[in-house]
Parts: sequence; C-alpha cells; structure tokens
Amino acid sequence: MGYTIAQKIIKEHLVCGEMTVGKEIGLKIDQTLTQDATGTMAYLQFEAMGIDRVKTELSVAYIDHNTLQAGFENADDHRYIQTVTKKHGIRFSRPGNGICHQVHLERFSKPGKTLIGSDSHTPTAGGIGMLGMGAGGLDVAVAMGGGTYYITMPKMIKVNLVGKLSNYVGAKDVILEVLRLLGVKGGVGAVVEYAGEGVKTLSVPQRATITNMGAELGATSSIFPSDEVTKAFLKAENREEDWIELSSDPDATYDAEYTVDLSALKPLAACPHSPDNVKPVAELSGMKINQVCIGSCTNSSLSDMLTVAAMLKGKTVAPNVSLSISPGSKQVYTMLAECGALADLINAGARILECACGPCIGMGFSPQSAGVSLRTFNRNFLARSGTADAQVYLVSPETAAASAITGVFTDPTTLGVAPRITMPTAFKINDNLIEMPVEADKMDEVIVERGPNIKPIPVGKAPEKDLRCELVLKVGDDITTDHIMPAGTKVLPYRSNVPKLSEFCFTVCDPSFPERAKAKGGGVILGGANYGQGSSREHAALVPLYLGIKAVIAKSFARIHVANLINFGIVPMTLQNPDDYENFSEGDALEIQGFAAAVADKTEATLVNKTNGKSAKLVLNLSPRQREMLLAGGCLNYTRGK
Ligand code: MIC
Ligand code: SF4
Repeated sequence: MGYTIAQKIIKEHLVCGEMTVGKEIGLKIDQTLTQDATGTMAYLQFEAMGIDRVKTELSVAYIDHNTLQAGFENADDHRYIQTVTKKHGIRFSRPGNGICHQVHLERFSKPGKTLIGSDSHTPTAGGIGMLGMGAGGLDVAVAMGGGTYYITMPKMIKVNLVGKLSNYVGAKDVILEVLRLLGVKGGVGAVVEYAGEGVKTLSVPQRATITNMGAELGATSSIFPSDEVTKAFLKAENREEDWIELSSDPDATYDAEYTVDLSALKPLAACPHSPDNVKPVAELSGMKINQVCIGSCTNSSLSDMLTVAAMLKGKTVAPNVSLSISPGSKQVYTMLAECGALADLINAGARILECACGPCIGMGFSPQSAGVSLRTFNRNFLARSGTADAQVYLVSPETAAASAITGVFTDPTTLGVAPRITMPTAFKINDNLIEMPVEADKMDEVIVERGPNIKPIPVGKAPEKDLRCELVLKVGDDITTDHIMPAGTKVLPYRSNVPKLSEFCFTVCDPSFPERAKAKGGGVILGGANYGQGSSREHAALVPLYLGIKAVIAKSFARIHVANLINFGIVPMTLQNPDDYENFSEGDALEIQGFAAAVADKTEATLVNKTNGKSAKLVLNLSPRQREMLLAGGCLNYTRGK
C-alpha cells in the first residue's frame, strides 16, 4: 500500500509507536520555532531541563507578537529570549524581521522535514511540503533538547484542487471554502493534504495561506506536495539545495476526500465569530464597514501586498474606514519599498505598521465600539480584536482592498479586470536580523538577562485518591484558548507572569471566574465539544493550574490544548454520553471516587453530582506515557523523575 505525503514524513521520523490511526506515535523533530508570547515559557522550561545546547538541526526564536511595548515587560522578555537563545544554540530573529511563519517559510522551511513551533499556525510550513505542527512551549522545549514529540497518529484527508483561480479570487477563498465544507472541528485528528491539477497553479505563499488556516480546521497539520513551483520558490530564496520532490504515492489511501473547484470559487468571508461561519461576499455587499486590516501570518506575502498596492494605487481609502497594513517580513517590506508599491499604499491613506502580528493578536488597532472590521487574518474569535462587541470578518486581501476603497463590503470581482502584478524571480535576501548563537565553548560567557516580570512557573500535583470539589465553571461548545486566556495589549505583557495573568482567565465568559476559582481553591471545569480550540498557548493550562483546576471534563477536546493540560498535570476527561452535560450546573458539588486509580490505568470513571444525585460516565483516553505524566503532576515533574 502506498503512502500519503504526511505518512512518508512520519515514517521517516518515527521514533516509537505504530502508524495506526488513533494510536500515540513519537516523532523526531528536525526544526523548532518559538515566538515571544510563548517563547519565554518555552526557554524557561528548556533551562529547567538543564540541557546545554539544542539538539535539533535548527531552532529559531522569533520576536513578532509582543512588539507594542507599552511598559518594560515585553522588552525585558525580548532581552531574556535574545540572551538565552545565544547561549543555548538557537538563532534569534530580531524584532523587525517579521512574523515567525512568514520568515520561517522564506528562510528555513524544508520539504520532507519535521517542524514544531510554540504557535498553532506552524503548519504554514506545509506550503513548502514540510510537516509543521503547533505545540505547547514545553513540548517545544523537550524537542529542542532532542526529546521525542508525541502525537496521535492522524487520519488523512485529501482535498483535490481542480481548475484555476479566477480574477480577484485568492488562496484565502480556497481555505474559507474548505472551512465551510469541514468546519472548525472537521480537521481534528487529521492531516489535510492538497492534491490534484490545481496545485501547480498556486504559488508557495498561496499554498502557505491555505495550510496556515488548517489550524482553524483543528487539523494536526496541512501539507502540499513539493514540486517545480516549490523549487522555483526556494531558488528565488537562494536555497535551491533545500528542495526535494515530494508527493503521495498513486495508491495512497485517504480517510476522506473532498474536491474544490478553483475556477468556480467566489470571494468568501468568515462572519463573526468563527472562521467556519462562511458566506459569499456577494451576500454581504453594501454593509458599511469601519476598519480593514491587511497582514498576519496568513496573508502578508509579497504577492498579497503587491496585489493590495496595485488595487489602491491612485485611490483614497474611504473616509469611514481605517486601513492598517502589516507586511509579513523584512524581506517583503524591503521589496515593497524598493519597487515603489509602499508609496502607493501610503498615498492611498493606509496606516503602515511594522512587520509583526499586530492587530491579529489585539496588539493595537482595536476597532471602534460595535465596529465592523474586515481582516485578512485567520481568527475572528469573540473579543480577540480587543473590542468586545466588534464584528470581525475574515476575507482575502482582494476583498479587503476593494472594501477599503468603497467603504462598504465589496465583492472585488465586481471591479472589472484585476490589475496585473509581476513577481520577481529572486527575492531580496539579507539575514542581517537573524542573530547566530555563540559556539558551545563560549556559552558560559553569555549572561542570561531576566527582568522582574518573569515569575516562577506553577508546578502540578499528583491527582488525589478521590476527587471532591466544585464545578467552578460550565461553558459551551467551541471554547477557544482566547476565551480561556485572552491576549491583547493589556494581557500579553504578562505571558511570563502567571499570577498576574490569572486575573484575566476566562473573563471573556465570566468576569467573576478568577476570584471565584481562587475563593473555592479551584475545582473542575465542564466544557462542550472542541474545548480549547485555537492557539497553542500553554497559558490556557498553566493559569487554570495556578487557580487550582484539577480536571477539565468536556464533550471533546482540541489537540494542542489537551496535550498542554496533560503537560501541566490537569486531567482531561470526556463525557461518554454528551447528553449528561445537562445534568451538571455551576456550583454543583462533584465527586470522583478512585480518581488517582482511574488516572493510573482505567479508561472510565464515574462522576457523581452530590448536589442533585445524578451521575455520568467519564472516558479517560490516555496513553501509558500520559498517565505516568499525570501521576507525576505534569511533564516537568515527570522529566525530573526520570
Ligand atoms: C494566536 O494566533 O492565537 C497566537 C497568538 O499566535 C497563538 C500563540 C499565543 O497565544 O501566543 C497561537 O496561535 O498559538
Ligand atoms: Fe501572529 Fe496572528 Fe499568526 Fe498568531 S495568527 S502567529 S497572532 S499573525
């Protein structure tokens, strides 16, 4: 039997386990990346492991998230990351060099290799045929130390692309169509592979837009073949030697197959507040808008920026619209400036930001009250923009530019013939903002600088014999990590200060949660389906741990979040019968007899509601390794114990 692209890469990197769907497998990781909002924790954990030098082929630390430095905190964290990476053998991408996924795609990604990153959009590298996966910072720290990365062997989903995109229809519309078809849970436990004749019509950055938003499908990863188009991209990056050809075997089998006809696609938009709430732009046209933001790791490549600049050239942004533009990398920014397109953007009235995540993570540019914001980003979760009642729509750069000019939601295909852009055959290469680490024999000379904002990491405890506590919070389906641990300008500076972060935990859903959890000494959280979707931020586990959360019970979990819960010693359990969800209310007294014994080696436990006398069967779907980790009170204790 033949292999899919992902299966080929997995097979080459398999350290332990069997390639049977649903079983735990261990993978060797070739490359890692971190960004600053999760990096501080990852490096603190790496230091705690006591390993001198990274053991990967390449590890890079990027500064791109916390770049709005309204106090000393972020700058201190950046200095910490800069010095700790210099010491331990990690390259440091300075602030100003760009968004981790865009820069990694340009300068480091390699077809056929494995990459994990402490950021959920690490599958962006799938655009070049690399198996990229988002992970918690602790898992990245372990991989940097040469440790195995564990995942559940994924199913394989194939998306056949036929035809060719028409004028004004972009790669964003392709992934929005896939999101419309599959939904935000549709990729859970799967790798999404793109195949078919349509593949060769898409450039690497376009492919990367598509694999990037595989994160929004809940997929473990997304991947494209590595072909002549890939080779041309690597050549333009002066890295032709990194190219290998990679495609699935003709007799490879998939668990599900879908077809997207590129020729038939129309501009689409994901409506508030979920990336799968997709509608044709034509249905929204005419709606008054207040803001347009172009950029993010999804849509900030040179071709995206040139397209927008060509559409805005000689025009003026509508008076009711504020337009922000953040190019994805220094490479993109420089080329945009040198060809004059930047001037076209500035002249049109665009507000040009630095090449960083910016508004995507709520770092400035929050919309006005109840404002309608069109963004080329990948997430439109409630309150993520920093304005609680904002209405955020995810659209292509083409739709964004068209609407910025008219001031209303505009289908770009109604504008006539799209302007032609010419892409250079070689990119402007200058890695002067990538700092190299010192050689191993010089590492003792590097002093790691730590600011006062870095507070100790909470450490988990072994599960109690019998669990008796309160249901401190009950939430619904599709809870995101932005609900659990919001981001934005006020909160992000405290990513290395868990006690302070805890004041914001779950406040999007219930402002009284942090106080209540503290007063009750913690307890249990009950969630619906797909609990913990979205970001890889391990703070969504660390902070609940700090607040005394011992277990999370849900109808189902998102992949990265469940791994993070286990890493920090919080026991994830699912309801065997989802209808039992109704029998539990906030404030109920709960009991699980034989809790520790269940964590040790049982697949089931009984949850008793002491308040109303009802009960529910819980499923513990854990590997032996995960059980050991939970019994030790989390990964750090477990690793130390070894
Ligand atoms: C995001 O897009 O939500 C982030 C911010 O990039 C996160 C990481 C984080 O919370 O720091 C992600 O996607 O993993
Ligand atoms: Fe940054 Fe937004 Fe991409 Fe996350 S999704 S890495 S915040 S640009």
